[in-house]
Amino acid sequence: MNDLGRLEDLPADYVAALTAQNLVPLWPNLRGVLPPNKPRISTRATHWPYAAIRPLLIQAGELTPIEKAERRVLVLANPGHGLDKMQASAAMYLGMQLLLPGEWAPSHRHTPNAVRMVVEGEGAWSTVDGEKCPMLRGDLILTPTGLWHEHGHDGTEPVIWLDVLDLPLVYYMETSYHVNGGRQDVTPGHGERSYARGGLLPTPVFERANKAYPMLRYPWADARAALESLAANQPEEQAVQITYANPQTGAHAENILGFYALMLRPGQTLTLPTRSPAMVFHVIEGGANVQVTDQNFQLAEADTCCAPGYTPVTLRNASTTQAAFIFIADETPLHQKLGVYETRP
Ligand code: GTQ
Repeated sequence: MNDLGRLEDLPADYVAALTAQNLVPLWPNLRGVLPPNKPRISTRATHWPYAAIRPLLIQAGELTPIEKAERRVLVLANPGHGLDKMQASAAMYLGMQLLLPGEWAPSHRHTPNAVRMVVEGEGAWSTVDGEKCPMLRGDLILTPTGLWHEHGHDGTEPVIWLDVLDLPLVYYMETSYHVNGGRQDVTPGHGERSYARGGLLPTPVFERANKAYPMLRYPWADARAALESLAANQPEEQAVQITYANPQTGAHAENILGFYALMLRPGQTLTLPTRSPAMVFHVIEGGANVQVTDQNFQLAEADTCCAPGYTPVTLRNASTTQAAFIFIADETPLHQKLGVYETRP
């Protein structure tokens, strides 16, 4: 790779004249913005153990009332980007949110897409676009771009969930903002009941407006059953994985980030194909070892880690008796829409 001219090679008065006109010479910066063969990647493989997060989150509950916080969240920030950037990868934001019994996180809507993966506790709910979604452990609840959402808690123990948003991307695009609203009216009906069986679509006889997001809650009981059924039906299959999809269109559940659940059989080792999107792994049940090039994380239940794109990842379930269930978030829909999605040998 030939060396290109440096800024220091240019006369100082010439550089000053460029600067005065808001002009920059490309060639000293060309290799920086277009590095050879592989992008420059700030995202660092990072492990956030739940055992470390939980006590600090409970402490946040004592230190900061919900009225002062609006959303009581500890952000899982990637040190490779700088913690103040509050991003797990280029496009993904992760936060661990606490709601205490009786608390209410008021209704708002915003341009970034969000999902919640429920980690712990019972009795909380999210009302999204007028649909009141119970929050049970392992449930995935969507709050897609622009939809009103609020969280409440009628139970007796703390409820904690993992937020995944495309906030870093939407913020970088200069398109991130929110609007506050009042308590939503709850309308009857649950998307997951209308779409309770794969391949069978509700078919109204009389025309009515289609909802862009017809299913907002993906109960863990259903996702787990789907994985078990897939594993039993394809005992030879190397990878047992489902995608959280929009049941009406078959597309990814949201526009920017992809969401999946993966089952690792007892003792299974799975090397994922090397692909351009960064990934997030969160253990719903069991445990997993995650190897990202030379780094090795032992994930316990409720632990979360991330891996940069273009990087080989190997997952291992060390248990010889228990399957492991892993929630995955990645940037695949975004990369596909941008045309930059690729796999590497
Ligand atoms: O629950 O609506 O982690 O608006 C960050 C921003 C959660 C939420 C976050 C949010 C929310």
